[in-house]
Amino acid sequence: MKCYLGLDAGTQSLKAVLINAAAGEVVASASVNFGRELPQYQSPNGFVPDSDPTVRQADPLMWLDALDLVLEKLSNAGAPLQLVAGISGSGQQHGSVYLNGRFAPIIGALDPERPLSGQLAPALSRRLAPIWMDHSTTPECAELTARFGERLRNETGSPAIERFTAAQIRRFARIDPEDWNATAAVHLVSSFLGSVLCGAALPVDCGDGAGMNLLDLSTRKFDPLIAEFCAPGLAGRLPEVVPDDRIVGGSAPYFARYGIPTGTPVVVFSGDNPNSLIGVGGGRPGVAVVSLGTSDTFFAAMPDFRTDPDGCGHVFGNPAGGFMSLICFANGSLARDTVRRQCGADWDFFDRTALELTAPGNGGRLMLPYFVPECTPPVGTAGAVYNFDAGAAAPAELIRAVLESQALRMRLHSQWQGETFRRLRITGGASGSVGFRQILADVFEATVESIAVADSAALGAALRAAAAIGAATFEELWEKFCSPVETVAPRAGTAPVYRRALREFAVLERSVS
Ligand code: XUL
Repeated sequence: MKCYLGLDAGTQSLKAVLINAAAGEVVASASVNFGRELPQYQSPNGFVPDSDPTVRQADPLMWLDALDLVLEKLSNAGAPLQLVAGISGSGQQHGSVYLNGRFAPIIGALDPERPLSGQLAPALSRRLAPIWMDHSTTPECAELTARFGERLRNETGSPAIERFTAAQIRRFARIDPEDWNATAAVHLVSSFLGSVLCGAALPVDCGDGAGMNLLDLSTRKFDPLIAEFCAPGLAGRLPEVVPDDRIVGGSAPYFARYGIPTGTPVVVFSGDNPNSLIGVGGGRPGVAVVSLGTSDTFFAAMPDFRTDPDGCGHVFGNPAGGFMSLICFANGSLARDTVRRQCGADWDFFDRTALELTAPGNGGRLMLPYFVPECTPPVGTAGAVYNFDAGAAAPAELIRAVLESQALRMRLHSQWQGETFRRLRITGGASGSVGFRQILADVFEATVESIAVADSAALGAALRAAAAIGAATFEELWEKFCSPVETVAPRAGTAPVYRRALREFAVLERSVS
């Protein structure tokens, strides 16, 4: 039996999925929750709390401790890591890790007797890594826009975006030039972890690289002018960009301590969204993916390259070939959970009962669930907005309002792709909610399909490893691992209700952004 390992360093946890590609089976899986299992990093939600709410940074050493721990868990559980024939991985997109000249020699000689975090600590030129939730770079985005204008969107697939790496690097080089000068290499979360796994600095792929505002998607090379504008010498400190199916190295001897044979082929890591696209079987056009997590994301394989005129949607490389769209909504599960807690409701009431007590359309009640600053559309300050008196509303009405509004904004902001999606694949924590699935089906007038595996980014990484190494084609793998286990059809009669709600939602959104 040959196995393939997928790793995913997300916002709140690091997950691992081990698959038997031929049998179509998940052989083992494990996860490490940063807040709960690594309390020493004081990051209950995966980032270090900061007095400035626009700043969101995480400790890269926490991700390394999580990598050690997740592999230890797999190995202690008897997972057949000695049968791993290929590995790939996934990282939360946009986050960047800054490394000094010691990075390469340290990862090239990892001591199997000591944890990774202690060995890598001296290699960080910046103690904390800005992650995708960071919004501190509005001035840098304005400067990038003033200098490059439409070129950014046309070339990199997105206008200047706060959480994207270009603005983050520019801010770092400006406020901390000394540490910038000590930086020999900038990695994404994905390529940082991949590099440690291989014991050598690794490239990025076009899926994750496109989340930097630096990559020219037509040439698949970093734009040296944009790079130089962000920080002096940046072009020479960026990883190489390679195709998404490239085998970029072999696992380092360090990982033999968990049973992984030294030299096991490693396929270039990618971002969590491109990996999820593969992990839910959405790599070909026709089906859109709704991923309900800390952030909610909507993404789909794109038949051709086009960009969002409103600047909210993004274009990334699709690991199955071509491009993918992505629209990210920062107020995902946190918003749902905030409303649930405000209503004093348990999940069962939230997911089912509240929706049975209210009618589709909710009597016109809509809300903008901005409990944290939002990226789609960009709204810099937190504060939920209601078109009704929230204080006087029943808990069930508030719950329907948040769920319907979240579905409506996804439909509204995915229209630029010019496609009417008749199938949605749903994944992530809240995809278990029967009520939310029905609302999505009704709002999109589409069939909502669920698959059995929840950890779609880690699974996607494992499938990418298997496909790149030649175990099977994506189509064969999708059939085995990603066939829908449950579908929800739109209900008759709801379409006109939600078409009207969509128009009203667009008006409400425009009134505040
Ligand atoms: C996408 C985005 C998030 C992160 C974390 O642009 O910022 O989805 O990838 O999941």
